[in-house]
Amino acid sequence: MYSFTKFVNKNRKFTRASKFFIKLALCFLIITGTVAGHGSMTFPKPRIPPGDEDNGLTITRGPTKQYPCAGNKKTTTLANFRPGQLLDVKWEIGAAHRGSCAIELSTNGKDTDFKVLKTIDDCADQAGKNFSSKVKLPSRVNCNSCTLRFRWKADITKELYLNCADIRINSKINSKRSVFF
Ligand SMILES: [Cu+2]
Repeated sequence: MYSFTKFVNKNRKFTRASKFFIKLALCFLIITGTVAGHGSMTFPKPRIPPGDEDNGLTITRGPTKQYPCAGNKKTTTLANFRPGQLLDVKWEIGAAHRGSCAIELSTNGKDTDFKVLKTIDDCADQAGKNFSSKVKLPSRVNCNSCTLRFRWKADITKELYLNCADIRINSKINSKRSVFF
């Protein structure tokens, strides 16, 4: 499939628009028979646009061009964690577009100045529902409104996927509750 795209790129008679539609068609071919949409973080639970939960998370699992959080504003639905906590970030892949993922944290309550906590190479080589990676939260951060972001840059389709979760990091939080929140 990759070599086909290269072949297309070499043939100048294809316009930009037709290249785009070929990529789109590849996307649909890849996701046929799997879940709708192409992938998203599943824990912590990301911001979901109104109505999208009942619509199979089509938007949440879809590609975006909108930084910082795919057009989703901050919410007050907060998952609670402790400073320095080892967190099991989970994601699912509907279409294995390959590429790498980054788990990032913004601590200023404004969805800006994201710092990479962990890079996960080859996070989307296979489709599946239960991928996870241990990510350590910074030990000196306390915040009532941090944003944990899952950023996937898909190699094959050159798409960008952004999921933001609103989280609180506080040393007074009971560990049992925070894990199963
Ligand atoms: Cu896709």
